[in-house]
Amino acid sequence: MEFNNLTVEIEKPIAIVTVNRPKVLNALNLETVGELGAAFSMLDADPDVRAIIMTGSGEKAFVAGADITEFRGKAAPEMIPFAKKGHDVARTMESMGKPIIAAVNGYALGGGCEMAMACDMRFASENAKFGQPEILLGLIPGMGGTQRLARLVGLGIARELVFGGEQITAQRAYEVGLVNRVFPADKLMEEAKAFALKLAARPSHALKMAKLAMNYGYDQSLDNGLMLETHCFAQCWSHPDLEEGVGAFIEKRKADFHKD
Ligand code: CO8
Repeated sequence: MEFNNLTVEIEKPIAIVTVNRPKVLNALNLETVGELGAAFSMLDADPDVRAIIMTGSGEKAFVAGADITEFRGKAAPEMIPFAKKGHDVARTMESMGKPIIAAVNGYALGGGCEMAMACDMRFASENAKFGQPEILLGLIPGMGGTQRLARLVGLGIARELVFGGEQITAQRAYEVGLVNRVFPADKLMEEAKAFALKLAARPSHALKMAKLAMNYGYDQSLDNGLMLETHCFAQCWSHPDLEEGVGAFIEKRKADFHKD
């Protein structure tokens, strides 16, 4: 598949999706949003890929938000499908069976912070900056920021960031739970790849069940979440990885997953 604004590198068993518009700090125009959806769907269907890293090209930015130049001259009704397109991509990322690590190598602002939040976890370089600066433009987050940020950091800090529009450092993002780990810039990709390889070595069916139970159960009542967990848990018995993992433990040997 050809992309104008992304590169997709497959280094079996992982893939790296890089937003590649460095002249505008990897800002997401609508074409790029569509390409991200297509790239993640393609990687979900690729049996050779078991974990994915999303990052931005250059040293300055992960993604500096939606491309602001596309906002001028639009009318409110046009922006509903616009926002929905972003939501669809984020939902594709959250509902696909493979883990996605955001390697945040600089600015993750607006739609960039929102894309990072749609990833399963966020690793950041020490120089990364996070924020939802939309308020400074007279708008609000439109790719899930008003919803996902509060789920990750709590409503109080989320309000502070969305109402105030200020950027925070990677260290502050770590302290409030927006970021999982922080690394020196020159170590970020190495660390992200090492963790992606670790995840790729895990039994992929069980990992998928864990991701779906957690991503779809989180917003449910405890009862509904536990019901979902029950079925995802039981589904593990439908895959040979279960017999291999349990057998390896009992026979005191290393499990050999991914024989297929
Ligand atoms: N859109 C378009 N162009 C951008 C963007 C952007 N978001 N960010 C940076 N650029 C461009 C600049 O215009 C500049 O272009 P040029 O060289 O032609 O002047 C180039 O990138 C380099 O940027 P700067 O010169 O500004 O670099 P600085 O180091 O001085 O500043 C900043 C870096 C702080 C990141 C600054 O560029 C900035 O504030 N950018 C805008 C950040 C922002 O407001 N992001 C939120 C956008 S709104 C949003 O994301 C809503 C999401 C809605 C989702 C919709 C679903 C599809």
